[in-house]
Amino acid sequence: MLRVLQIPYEYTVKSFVDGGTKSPNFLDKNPNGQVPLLELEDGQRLAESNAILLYLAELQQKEQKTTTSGGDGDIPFLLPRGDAYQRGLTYQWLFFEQYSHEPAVAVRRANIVFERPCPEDRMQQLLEKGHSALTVMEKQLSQTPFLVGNEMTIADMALFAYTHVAHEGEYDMKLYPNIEGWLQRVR
Ligand SMILES: N[C@@H](CCC(=O)N[C@@H](CS)C(=O)NCC(=O)O)C(=O)O
Repeated sequence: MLRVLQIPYEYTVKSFVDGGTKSPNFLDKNPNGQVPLLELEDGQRLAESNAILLYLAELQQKEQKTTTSGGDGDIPFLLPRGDAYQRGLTYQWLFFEQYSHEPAVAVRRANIVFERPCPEDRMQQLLEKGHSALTVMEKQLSQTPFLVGNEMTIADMALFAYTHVAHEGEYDMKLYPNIEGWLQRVR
């Protein structure tokens, strides 16, 4: 999001694999011990990926840096501006990401990629829950090019994150042709 909005930033890796997210220094910054964490120049901090996306999307609107005109180099507003219902739909997908998608797709993928031990029946549950979430996305994306309609929003950014690596969690993405097309558009 920072790169898309052309906001200069420094990126620091804190790995949960080697305990970096649970170090006393990091816990001082985010007591919840998780990445991502956004640190602003004035020292203020913000955790939770979707809170960060919303904050930056509001910043984009406040600073009016970009326009929706679609000209070269323009970036559409990533949080719908005029229409409260469209904004509501954006929030709907952000909450869906946190409750229905990430806890299955990201967790199953992490168990496989980072070789975390997990009982087989739990892995099966994660597979089924993840497929349910992907099916919901597939249905929407068979109707509209982006999750909230014709324009890309932060809902697409939030859900791109773990959907584009869902195959690493052994989700068969061939089942979801509309998601595949959407991944290309968001990319
Ligand atoms: N709800 C949070 C979840 C963040 C999260 O799960 N972060 C993981 C890595 S993807 C983490 O930092 N885990 C370290 C830990 O729990 O120790 C968000 O969307 O930002």
